[in-house]
Amino acid sequence: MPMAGRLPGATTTDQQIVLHVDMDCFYASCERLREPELRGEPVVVGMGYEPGDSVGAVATASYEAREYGVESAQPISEALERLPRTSSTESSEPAAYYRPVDMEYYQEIAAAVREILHDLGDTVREVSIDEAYLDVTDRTDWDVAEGFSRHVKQRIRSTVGVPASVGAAPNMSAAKIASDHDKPDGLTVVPPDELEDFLADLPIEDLHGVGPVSASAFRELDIATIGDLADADIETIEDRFGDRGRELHNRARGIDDRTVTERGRPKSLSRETSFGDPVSDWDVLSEQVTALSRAVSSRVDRKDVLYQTVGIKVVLPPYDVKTRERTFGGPIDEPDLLRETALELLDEFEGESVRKVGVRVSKLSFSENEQSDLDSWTDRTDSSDTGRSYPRRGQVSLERFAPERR
Ligand code: TTP
Ligand code: MG
Repeated sequence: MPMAGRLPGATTTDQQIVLHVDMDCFYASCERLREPELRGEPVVVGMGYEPGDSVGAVATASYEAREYGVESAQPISEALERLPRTSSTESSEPAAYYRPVDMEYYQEIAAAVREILHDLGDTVREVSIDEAYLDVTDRTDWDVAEGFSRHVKQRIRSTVGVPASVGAAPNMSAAKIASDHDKPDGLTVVPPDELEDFLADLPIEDLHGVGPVSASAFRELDIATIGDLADADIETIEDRFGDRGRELHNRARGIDDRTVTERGRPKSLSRETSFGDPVSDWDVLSEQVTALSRAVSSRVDRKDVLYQTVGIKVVLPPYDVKTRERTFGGPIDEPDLLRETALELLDEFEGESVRKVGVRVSKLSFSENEQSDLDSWTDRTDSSDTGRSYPRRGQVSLERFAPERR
Protein backbone atom coordinates (compact mmCIF):
# COMPACT_ATOMS: atom_id res chain seq x y z
CA MET A 1 0.00 0.00 0.00
CA PRO A 2 1.40 3.42 -0.83
CA MET A 3 2.26 5.41 2.21
CA ALA A 4 -0.01 8.31 2.95
CA GLY A 5 1.29 11.68 1.91
CA ARG A 6 4.60 10.36 0.73
CA LEU A 7 5.47 12.01 -2.52
CA PRO A 8 9.06 11.30 -3.30
CA GLY A 9 10.38 13.79 -5.77
CA ALA A 10 7.35 16.02 -5.52
CA THR A 11 9.43 18.95 -4.41
CA THR A 12 10.94 21.96 -6.06
CA THR A 13 14.21 20.09 -6.28
CA ASP A 14 12.84 16.99 -7.98
CA GLN A 15 15.17 17.43 -10.89
CA GLN A 16 18.30 17.18 -8.78
CA ILE A 17 20.84 14.41 -9.03
CA VAL A 18 22.95 14.50 -5.90
CA LEU A 19 25.99 12.37 -5.17
CA HIS A 20 27.33 11.85 -1.68
CA VAL A 21 30.94 10.71 -1.58
CA ASP A 22 32.41 9.39 1.67
CA MET A 23 35.88 7.89 1.80
CA ASP A 24 36.18 4.46 3.41
CA CYS A 25 38.04 4.28 6.75
CA PHE A 26 39.78 7.36 5.49
CA TYR A 27 42.84 7.76 7.72
CA ALA A 28 43.49 4.01 7.56
CA SER A 29 43.22 4.08 3.76
CA CYS A 30 45.73 6.95 3.67
CA GLU A 31 48.13 4.89 5.78
CA ARG A 32 47.71 1.99 3.37
CA LEU A 33 48.52 4.23 0.46
CA ARG A 34 52.03 4.90 1.75
CA GLU A 35 52.43 1.49 3.33
CA PRO A 36 50.87 -1.06 0.97
CA GLU A 37 51.72 -3.98 3.31
CA LEU A 38 48.79 -2.79 5.43
CA ARG A 39 46.28 -3.63 2.70
CA GLY A 40 43.83 -6.30 3.78
CA GLU A 41 45.14 -6.14 7.36
CA PRO A 42 43.51 -4.76 10.50
CA VAL A 43 44.72 -1.16 10.85
CA VAL A 44 43.98 1.18 13.74
CA VAL A 45 44.78 4.90 13.49
CA GLY A 46 44.81 6.74 16.78
CA MET A 47 46.81 8.16 19.61
CA GLY A 48 48.04 6.82 22.89
CA TYR A 49 48.98 3.24 22.03
CA GLU A 50 52.73 3.48 22.61
CA PRO A 51 54.05 1.82 25.77
CA GLY A 52 53.88 4.37 28.57
CA ASP A 53 50.92 6.21 27.01
CA SER A 54 47.72 5.89 28.92
CA VAL A 55 45.13 8.04 27.20
CA GLY A 56 44.07 8.34 23.63
CA ALA A 57 41.34 7.37 21.25
CA VAL A 58 40.80 5.57 17.99
CA ALA A 59 40.40 7.97 15.06
CA THR A 60 39.42 5.20 12.70
CA ALA A 61 39.88 1.50 12.11
CA SER A 62 40.04 -0.47 8.88
CA TYR A 63 37.05 -2.70 8.20
CA GLU A 64 39.16 -5.74 9.12
CA ALA A 65 39.74 -4.20 12.57
CA ARG A 66 36.08 -3.24 12.92
CA GLU A 67 35.24 -6.94 12.85
CA TYR A 68 36.89 -7.17 16.25
CA GLY A 69 34.77 -4.32 17.59
CA VAL A 70 37.36 -1.58 17.19
CA GLU A 71 35.75 1.71 16.17
CA SER A 72 36.15 5.48 15.93
CA ALA A 73 36.19 7.39 19.22
CA GLN A 74 36.81 4.27 21.29
CA PRO A 75 39.39 4.60 24.09
CA ILE A 76 42.65 3.24 22.75
CA SER A 77 42.98 0.93 25.77
CA GLU A 78 39.79 -0.81 24.73
CA ALA A 79 41.00 -1.15 21.15
CA LEU A 80 44.26 -2.68 22.39
CA GLU A 81 42.30 -5.20 24.42
CA ARG A 82 40.29 -6.24 21.41
CA LEU A 83 43.21 -6.18 19.01
CA PRO A 84 46.74 -5.93 20.38
CA ARG A 85 49.58 -4.46 18.34
CA THR A 86 51.13 -6.80 15.80
CA SER A 87 54.54 -6.40 17.38
CA SER A 88 53.36 -7.63 20.76
CA THR A 89 51.77 -10.95 19.76
CA GLU A 90 52.62 -14.26 18.21
CA SER A 91 52.03 -14.03 14.48
CA SER A 92 49.07 -16.42 14.59
CA GLU A 93 46.99 -14.33 17.01
CA PRO A 94 44.70 -11.61 15.73
CA ALA A 95 46.42 -8.25 15.94
CA ALA A 96 46.36 -4.86 14.28
CA TYR A 97 48.83 -2.39 12.87
CA TYR A 98 48.58 0.80 14.91
CA ARG A 99 49.56 4.10 13.33
CA PRO A 100 49.54 7.65 14.78
CA VAL A 101 47.30 10.36 13.34
CA ASP A 102 49.12 12.40 10.69
CA MET A 103 46.67 15.17 9.78
CA GLU A 104 48.98 16.99 7.43
CA TYR A 105 49.32 13.93 5.26
CA TYR A 106 45.58 13.16 5.31
CA GLN A 107 44.84 16.78 4.32
CA GLU A 108 47.07 16.33 1.28
CA ILE A 109 45.17 13.25 0.17
CA ALA A 110 41.83 14.93 0.88
CA ALA A 111 42.84 17.90 -1.29
CA ALA A 112 43.65 15.56 -4.18
CA VAL A 113 40.23 13.91 -3.80
CA ARG A 114 38.51 17.29 -3.67
CA GLU A 115 40.15 18.31 -6.90
CA ILE A 116 38.51 15.36 -8.63
CA LEU A 117 35.16 16.07 -7.03
CA HIS A 118 35.25 19.67 -8.22
CA ASP A 119 36.04 18.45 -11.67
CA LEU A 120 33.12 16.02 -11.72
CA GLY A 121 30.42 17.98 -9.90
CA ASP A 122 28.96 21.34 -10.83
CA THR A 123 28.58 22.30 -7.19
CA VAL A 124 30.49 20.60 -4.40
CA ARG A 125 29.64 20.91 -0.74
CA GLU A 126 32.53 19.73 1.39
CA VAL A 127 31.20 18.46 4.67
CA SER A 128 34.31 17.12 6.35
CA ILE A 129 37.80 15.97 5.47
CA ASP A 130 36.48 12.87 3.72
CA GLU A 131 32.91 13.65 2.76
CA ALA A 132 31.17 15.83 0.17
CA TYR A 133 27.92 16.32 -1.73
CA LEU A 134 28.02 16.93 -5.47
CA ASP A 135 25.30 18.40 -7.61
CA VAL A 136 25.66 16.48 -10.87
CA THR A 137 22.22 17.24 -12.28
CA ASP A 138 23.64 18.68 -15.47
CA ARG A 139 26.42 16.14 -15.76
CA THR A 140 24.41 12.96 -16.00
CA ASP A 141 20.93 11.50 -16.21
CA TRP A 142 19.14 8.88 -14.12
CA ASP A 143 19.51 6.15 -16.74
CA VAL A 144 23.30 6.55 -16.73
CA ALA A 145 23.76 7.78 -13.16
CA GLU A 146 25.20 4.45 -12.08
CA GLY A 147 27.96 4.64 -14.67
CA PHE A 148 28.65 8.23 -13.71
CA SER A 149 28.84 7.37 -9.99
CA ARG A 150 31.16 4.45 -10.72
CA HIS A 151 33.33 6.78 -12.75
CA VAL A 152 33.63 9.10 -9.73
CA LYS A 153 34.79 6.20 -7.55
CA GLN A 154 37.19 4.87 -10.13
CA ARG A 155 38.67 8.25 -10.83
CA ILE A 156 39.44 8.72 -7.12
CA ARG A 157 40.84 5.22 -6.92
CA SER A 158 43.02 5.46 -10.01
CA THR A 159 44.23 9.03 -9.46
CA VAL A 160 44.63 9.21 -5.70
CA GLY A 161 44.58 5.54 -4.74
CA VAL A 162 42.04 5.46 -1.92
CA PRO A 163 38.59 3.83 -1.81
CA ALA A 164 35.35 5.79 -1.64
CA SER A 165 31.69 4.92 -1.28
CA VAL A 166 29.25 6.82 -3.45
CA GLY A 167 25.51 7.26 -3.18
CA ALA A 168 23.31 8.91 -5.81
CA ALA A 169 19.79 10.09 -5.06
CA PRO A 170 17.37 12.92 -5.85
CA ASN A 171 18.23 14.78 -2.65
CA MET A 172 21.03 15.27 -0.14
CA SER A 173 19.52 13.29 2.69
CA ALA A 174 18.87 10.22 0.55
CA ALA A 175 22.29 10.48 -1.12
CA LYS A 176 23.93 10.38 2.30
CA ILE A 177 21.98 7.27 3.24
CA ALA A 178 22.84 5.72 -0.11
CA SER A 179 26.61 6.23 0.23
CA ASP A 180 26.48 4.58 3.63
CA HIS A 181 24.34 1.71 2.43
CA ASP A 182 26.97 -0.51 0.90
CA LYS A 183 30.21 0.56 2.59
CA PRO A 184 33.09 -0.02 2.05
CA ASP A 185 33.70 0.49 -1.67
CA GLY A 186 29.96 0.99 -2.01
CA LEU A 187 27.92 2.21 -4.94
CA THR A 188 24.21 2.76 -4.43
CA VAL A 189 22.05 4.60 -6.92
CA VAL A 190 18.50 5.49 -5.96
CA PRO A 191 16.51 7.07 -8.78
CA PRO A 192 13.40 9.06 -7.82
CA ASP A 193 10.98 6.23 -8.58
CA GLU A 194 12.87 3.85 -6.27
CA LEU A 195 13.34 6.25 -3.38
CA GLU A 196 10.24 5.26 -1.43
CA ASP A 197 11.02 1.53 -1.57
CA PHE A 198 14.68 2.12 -0.81
CA LEU A 199 13.93 4.05 2.37
CA ALA A 200 11.00 1.99 3.60
CA ASP A 201 12.78 -0.95 5.24
CA LEU A 202 15.91 0.77 6.47
CA PRO A 203 16.35 1.01 10.24
CA ILE A 204 15.50 4.44 11.61
CA GLU A 205 19.17 4.98 12.63
CA ASP A 206 20.10 5.16 8.96
CA LEU A 207 18.47 8.58 8.79
CA HIS A 208 21.21 11.17 9.27
CA GLY A 209 20.60 12.95 12.56
CA VAL A 210 19.06 9.97 14.34
CA GLY A 211 21.49 8.74 16.96
CA PRO A 212 20.96 5.96 19.50
CA VAL A 213 18.95 8.22 21.83
CA SER A 214 16.47 9.41 19.18
CA ALA A 215 16.30 5.89 17.78
CA SER A 216 15.08 4.47 21.06
CA ALA A 217 12.64 7.37 21.42
CA PHE A 218 11.29 6.50 17.99
CA ARG A 219 11.04 2.84 18.93
CA GLU A 220 8.91 3.80 21.93
CA LEU A 221 6.50 5.19 19.36
CA ASP A 222 6.69 1.90 17.43
CA ILE A 223 8.83 3.49 14.76
CA ALA A 224 11.65 1.13 13.88
CA THR A 225 12.17 1.82 10.18
CA ILE A 226 12.33 4.92 8.00
CA GLY A 227 9.11 3.71 6.38
CA ASP A 228 7.44 3.62 9.82
CA LEU A 229 8.42 7.24 10.31
CA ALA A 230 7.15 8.17 6.85
CA ASP A 231 3.78 6.66 7.77
CA ALA A 232 3.63 8.17 11.24
CA ASP A 233 1.31 10.99 12.14
CA ILE A 234 3.19 14.26 11.85
CA GLU A 235 1.56 15.75 14.93
CA THR A 236 2.78 12.92 17.13
CA ILE A 237 6.28 13.34 15.75
CA GLU A 238 6.25 17.10 16.17
CA ASP A 239 4.96 16.83 19.73
CA ARG A 240 7.82 14.55 20.62
CA PHE A 241 10.68 15.94 18.50
CA GLY A 242 9.68 19.50 17.59
CA ASP A 243 10.93 21.08 14.37
CA ARG A 244 13.62 18.48 13.98
CA GLY A 245 10.85 15.87 14.00
CA ARG A 246 9.14 17.59 11.10
CA GLU A 247 12.40 17.64 9.18
CA LEU A 248 13.10 13.96 9.85
CA HIS A 249 9.53 13.08 8.92
CA ASN A 250 10.00 14.83 5.57
CA ARG A 251 13.31 13.13 4.93
CA ALA A 252 11.75 9.77 5.72
CA ARG A 253 9.19 10.57 3.05
CA GLY A 254 11.93 11.29 0.55
CA ILE A 255 11.54 15.05 0.82
CA ASP A 256 14.53 17.28 1.32
CA ASP A 257 14.48 20.67 -0.35
CA ARG A 258 18.06 21.60 0.37
CA THR A 259 20.19 22.26 -2.66
CA VAL A 260 23.89 21.57 -2.79
CA THR A 261 25.69 24.84 -2.14
CA GLU A 262 29.37 25.50 -1.77
CA ARG A 263 30.68 26.45 1.58
CA GLY A 264 31.63 30.08 2.01
CA ARG A 265 30.04 30.95 -1.27
CA PRO A 266 26.83 32.87 -0.81
CA LYS A 267 24.01 32.37 -3.29
CA SER A 268 23.28 36.08 -3.29
CA LEU A 269 24.58 39.41 -1.99
CA SER A 270 22.12 41.94 -0.66
CA ARG A 271 21.62 45.09 1.36
CA GLU A 272 18.40 46.39 2.84
CA THR A 273 17.07 49.31 4.86
CA SER A 274 14.11 49.46 7.24
CA PHE A 275 12.25 52.66 7.82
CA GLY A 276 11.00 53.48 11.30
CA ASP A 277 7.78 54.78 9.80
CA PRO A 278 6.63 53.56 6.38
CA VAL A 279 7.80 55.82 3.55
CA SER A 280 5.84 56.69 0.43
CA ASP A 281 7.93 59.65 -0.77
CA TRP A 282 9.26 58.51 -4.15
CA ASP A 283 12.43 60.58 -3.92
CA VAL A 284 13.33 59.05 -0.59
CA LEU A 285 12.66 55.53 -1.85
CA SER A 286 14.59 55.91 -5.07
CA GLU A 287 17.52 57.53 -3.29
CA GLN A 288 17.55 54.66 -0.89
CA VAL A 289 17.52 52.09 -3.69
CA THR A 290 20.33 53.97 -5.39
CA ALA A 291 22.38 53.87 -2.19
CA LEU A 292 21.64 50.19 -1.63
CA SER A 293 22.62 49.40 -5.22
CA ARG A 294 25.93 51.13 -4.64
CA ALA A 295 26.45 49.20 -1.43
CA VAL A 296 25.71 45.91 -3.19
CA SER A 297 28.11 46.83 -6.00
CA SER A 298 30.88 47.38 -3.52
CA ARG A 299 30.20 43.99 -1.92
CA VAL A 300 30.32 42.49 -5.40
CA ASP A 301 33.74 44.08 -5.85
CA ARG A 302 35.03 42.83 -2.54
CA LYS A 303 33.87 39.27 -3.25
CA ASP A 304 35.07 39.47 -6.83
CA VAL A 305 31.92 37.93 -8.26
CA LEU A 306 29.75 38.34 -11.31
CA TYR A 307 25.97 38.20 -11.08
CA GLN A 308 23.27 37.42 -13.55
CA THR A 309 20.15 38.42 -11.62
CA VAL A 310 19.26 41.74 -10.01
CA GLY A 311 16.33 41.87 -7.63
CA ILE A 312 14.59 44.10 -5.16
CA LYS A 313 12.59 43.37 -2.06
CA VAL A 314 9.87 45.70 -0.88
CA VAL A 315 8.05 45.16 2.39
CA LEU A 316 4.64 46.80 2.67
CA PRO A 317 2.89 47.13 6.04
CA PRO A 318 2.25 45.04 7.98
CA TYR A 319 4.74 42.41 6.60
CA ASP A 320 3.80 41.91 3.03
CA VAL A 321 7.05 40.92 1.30
CA LYS A 322 7.24 41.53 -2.45
CA THR A 323 10.23 40.53 -4.54
CA ARG A 324 10.90 41.37 -8.15
CA GLU A 325 13.91 40.38 -10.21
CA ARG A 326 15.41 40.46 -13.66
CA THR A 327 17.89 37.98 -15.10
CA PHE A 328 20.39 38.90 -17.78
CA GLY A 329 21.70 36.65 -20.55
CA GLY A 330 25.11 36.24 -18.95
CA PRO A 331 27.10 37.07 -15.82
CA ILE A 332 27.88 40.78 -15.40
CA ASP A 333 29.38 43.27 -12.99
CA GLU A 334 27.92 46.63 -14.03
CA PRO A 335 27.12 49.02 -11.19
CA ASP A 336 25.13 51.37 -13.43
CA LEU A 337 23.02 48.59 -14.89
CA LEU A 338 22.47 47.21 -11.41
CA ARG A 339 21.19 50.57 -10.15
CA GLU A 340 19.01 51.23 -13.19
CA THR A 341 17.50 47.77 -13.03
CA ALA A 342 16.75 48.07 -9.33
CA LEU A 343 15.09 51.46 -9.89
CA GLU A 344 13.02 50.11 -12.78
CA LEU A 345 11.86 47.23 -10.63
CA LEU A 346 10.93 49.71 -7.93
CA ASP A 347 8.70 51.69 -10.36
CA GLU A 348 5.87 49.24 -9.81
CA PHE A 349 5.65 50.34 -6.18
CA GLU A 350 5.30 54.05 -6.82
CA GLY A 351 2.70 55.52 -4.47
CA GLU A 352 2.92 52.61 -2.02
CA SER A 353 3.97 53.14 1.52
CA VAL A 354 7.02 50.98 2.21
CA ARG A 355 8.53 49.87 5.48
CA LYS A 356 11.61 48.13 4.14
CA VAL A 357 13.46 48.01 0.86
CA GLY A 358 16.35 45.83 -0.31
CA VAL A 359 18.54 45.23 -3.34
CA ARG A 360 20.00 41.87 -4.16
CA VAL A 361 22.14 40.23 -6.82
CA SER A 362 22.09 36.48 -7.34
CA LYS A 363 23.09 33.74 -9.76
CA LEU A 364 26.62 34.52 -8.75
CA SER A 365 29.75 33.25 -10.39
CA PHE A 366 33.04 33.47 -8.60
CA SER A 367 36.14 34.72 -10.31
CA GLU A 368 38.11 31.48 -10.33
CA ASN A 369 35.32 30.04 -12.48
CA GLU A 370 35.45 32.87 -14.94
CA GLN A 371 36.58 30.69 -17.80
CA SER A 372 33.73 28.23 -17.41
CA ASP A 373 31.32 31.13 -17.16
CA LEU A 374 32.52 32.36 -20.51
CA ASP A 375 31.95 28.88 -21.88
CA SER A 376 28.47 28.73 -20.44
CA TRP A 377 27.71 32.10 -21.88
CA THR A 378 28.56 30.85 -25.38
CA ASP A 379 26.54 27.71 -24.83
CA ARG A 380 23.62 29.66 -23.61
CA THR A 381 23.37 32.02 -26.56
CA ASP A 382 23.62 29.11 -28.97
CA SER A 383 21.16 26.98 -27.14
CA SER A 384 17.49 26.45 -27.48
CA ASP A 385 17.55 24.35 -24.33
CA THR A 386 15.42 25.32 -21.33
CA GLY A 387 16.41 27.24 -18.25
CA ARG A 388 18.94 24.82 -16.81
CA SER A 389 22.38 26.02 -15.97
CA TYR A 390 25.09 25.39 -18.48
CA PRO A 391 27.29 23.85 -19.92
CA ARG A 392 24.69 21.68 -21.54
CA ARG A 393 24.01 18.23 -20.31
CA GLY A 394 24.89 15.74 -23.05
CA GLN A 395 28.03 17.48 -24.19
CA VAL A 396 29.58 17.67 -20.80
CA SER A 397 28.75 14.21 -19.58
CA LEU A 398 30.32 12.70 -22.65
CA GLU A 399 33.41 14.80 -22.30
CA ARG A 400 33.69 14.23 -18.57
CA PHE A 401 33.03 10.56 -18.97
CA ALA A 402 36.03 9.85 -21.13
CA PRO A 403 37.90 7.31 -19.01
CA GLU A 404 41.27 8.38 -20.35
CA ARG A 405 40.84 11.75 -18.67
CA ARG A 406 42.94 11.26 -15.60
P1 TTP B 1 34.27 8.93 8.90
O1 TTP B 1 33.92 9.14 7.46
O2 TTP B 1 33.18 9.04 9.90
O3 TTP B 1 34.88 7.49 9.09
P2 TTP B 1 35.86 6.68 8.17
O4 TTP B 1 36.11 7.36 6.87
O5 TTP B 1 37.08 6.35 8.95
O6 TTP B 1 35.07 5.33 7.94
P3 TTP B 1 33.80 5.06 7.00
O7 TTP B 1 34.28 4.04 6.03
O8 TTP B 1 32.77 4.55 7.92
O9 TTP B 1 33.44 6.36 6.36
O10 TTP B 1 35.39 9.92 9.33
C1 TTP B 1 36.47 10.32 8.48
C2 TTP B 1 37.75 10.42 9.24
O11 TTP B 1 37.60 11.31 10.34
C3 TTP B 1 38.21 9.11 9.84
O12 TTP B 1 38.97 8.34 8.94
C4 TTP B 1 38.99 9.55 11.04
C5 TTP B 1 38.36 10.86 11.45
N1 TTP B 1 37.52 10.65 12.64
C6 TTP B 1 38.07 10.88 13.91
O13 TTP B 1 39.23 11.28 14.02
N2 TTP B 1 37.29 10.63 15.00
C7 TTP B 1 36.02 10.17 14.93
O14 TTP B 1 35.36 9.96 15.95
C8 TTP B 1 35.45 9.95 13.62
C9 TTP B 1 34.06 9.45 13.48
C10 TTP B 1 36.25 10.20 12.52
MG1 MG C 1 34.49 8.09 5.70
